[in-house]
Amino acid sequence: MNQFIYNKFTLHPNKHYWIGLHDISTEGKFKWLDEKEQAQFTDWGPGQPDDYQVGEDCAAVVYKEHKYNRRWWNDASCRQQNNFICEKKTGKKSVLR
Ligand SMILES: [Ca+2]
Ligand SMILES: [Ca+2]
Repeated sequence: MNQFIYNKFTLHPNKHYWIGLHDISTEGKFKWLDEKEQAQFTDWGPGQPDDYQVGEDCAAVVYKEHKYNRRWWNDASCRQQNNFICEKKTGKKSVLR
Protein backbone atom coordinates (compact mmCIF):
# COMPACT_ATOMS: atom_id res chain seq x y z
CA MET A 1 0.00 0.00 0.00
CA ASN A 2 2.80 2.41 0.91
CA GLN A 3 4.53 2.16 -2.46
CA PHE A 4 1.16 2.39 -4.19
CA ILE A 5 0.52 5.71 -2.47
CA TYR A 6 4.00 6.98 -3.21
CA ASN A 7 3.70 6.03 -6.87
CA LYS A 8 0.12 6.94 -7.65
CA PHE A 9 -0.52 10.11 -5.76
CA THR A 10 0.83 13.51 -6.66
CA LEU A 11 1.71 14.74 -3.20
CA HIS A 12 2.16 18.46 -2.79
CA PRO A 13 5.50 19.28 -1.19
CA ASN A 14 5.52 19.57 2.60
CA LYS A 15 1.79 18.91 2.94
CA HIS A 16 0.61 16.16 5.23
CA TYR A 17 -1.84 13.49 4.14
CA TRP A 18 -3.50 11.49 6.90
CA ILE A 19 -3.27 7.75 6.41
CA GLY A 20 -5.43 6.47 9.28
CA LEU A 21 -2.63 5.44 11.64
CA HIS A 22 -2.52 6.64 15.24
CA ASP A 23 -1.04 6.05 18.70
CA ILE A 24 -3.83 7.68 20.67
CA SER A 25 -4.50 4.65 22.88
CA THR A 26 -0.87 3.77 23.74
CA GLU A 27 1.93 6.24 23.13
CA GLY A 28 4.44 4.90 20.62
CA LYS A 29 2.27 1.98 19.49
CA PHE A 30 0.79 2.96 16.17
CA LYS A 31 -2.33 1.17 14.98
CA TRP A 32 -4.47 1.45 11.89
CA LEU A 33 -7.97 2.75 12.52
CA ASP A 34 -9.52 -0.57 11.50
CA GLU A 35 -7.09 -2.84 13.36
CA LYS A 36 -6.35 -3.61 17.00
CA GLU A 37 -2.77 -4.76 16.63
CA GLN A 38 0.29 -2.57 16.33
CA ALA A 39 1.13 -1.79 12.70
CA GLN A 40 3.69 -4.22 11.25
CA PHE A 41 4.96 -2.00 8.45
CA THR A 42 6.05 1.59 8.98
CA ASP A 43 8.01 4.09 6.91
CA TRP A 44 8.88 6.87 9.32
CA GLY A 45 11.10 9.73 8.28
CA PRO A 46 14.40 10.45 10.06
CA GLY A 47 13.77 11.06 13.77
CA GLN A 48 10.07 10.23 13.49
CA PRO A 49 7.79 9.53 15.21
CA ASP A 50 8.90 12.17 17.73
CA ASP A 51 5.64 12.99 19.54
CA TYR A 52 6.76 16.62 19.22
CA GLN A 53 5.85 19.27 21.82
CA VAL A 54 2.43 18.60 23.36
CA GLY A 55 2.19 15.31 21.52
CA GLU A 56 1.61 14.00 18.05
CA ASP A 57 -0.60 10.95 17.74
CA CYS A 58 -1.71 10.82 14.11
CA ALA A 59 0.46 9.64 11.20
CA ALA A 60 0.62 11.23 7.80
CA VAL A 61 2.53 10.83 4.57
CA VAL A 62 4.63 13.85 3.70
CA TYR A 63 6.61 14.64 0.59
CA LYS A 64 9.88 16.47 1.19
CA GLU A 65 10.85 18.07 -2.10
CA HIS A 66 13.88 19.83 -0.62
CA LYS A 67 15.18 16.56 0.84
CA TYR A 68 15.89 14.75 -2.40
CA ASN A 69 12.20 14.25 -3.24
CA ARG A 70 11.79 11.82 -0.39
CA ARG A 71 8.44 10.58 0.84
CA TRP A 72 7.97 9.27 4.33
CA TRP A 73 5.70 9.21 7.35
CA ASN A 74 5.54 11.75 10.14
CA ASP A 75 3.46 11.85 13.30
CA ALA A 76 1.60 15.14 13.64
CA SER A 77 -1.02 16.70 15.87
CA CYS A 78 -4.40 15.06 15.24
CA ARG A 79 -5.91 18.55 15.42
CA GLN A 80 -4.30 19.59 12.16
CA GLN A 81 -6.58 19.81 9.18
CA ASN A 82 -4.90 17.92 6.38
CA ASN A 83 -5.71 16.14 3.20
CA PHE A 84 -6.17 12.42 3.59
CA ILE A 85 -5.80 9.14 1.77
CA CYS A 86 -8.52 6.57 2.30
CA GLU A 87 -8.83 2.88 1.81
CA LYS A 88 -11.96 1.75 -0.02
CA LYS A 89 -13.28 -1.74 -0.28
CA THR A 90 -14.80 -2.84 -3.56
CA GLY A 91 -16.94 -5.94 -3.26
CA LYS A 92 -14.92 -8.71 -1.61
CA LYS A 93 -11.51 -7.37 -2.49
CA SER A 94 -9.77 -4.47 -0.83
CA VAL A 95 -8.22 -1.90 -3.15
CA LEU A 96 -5.24 -0.72 -1.17
CA ARG A 97 -3.99 -3.78 0.67
CA1 LIG B 1 2.32 9.95 19.90
CA1 LIG C 1 6.48 14.28 14.20
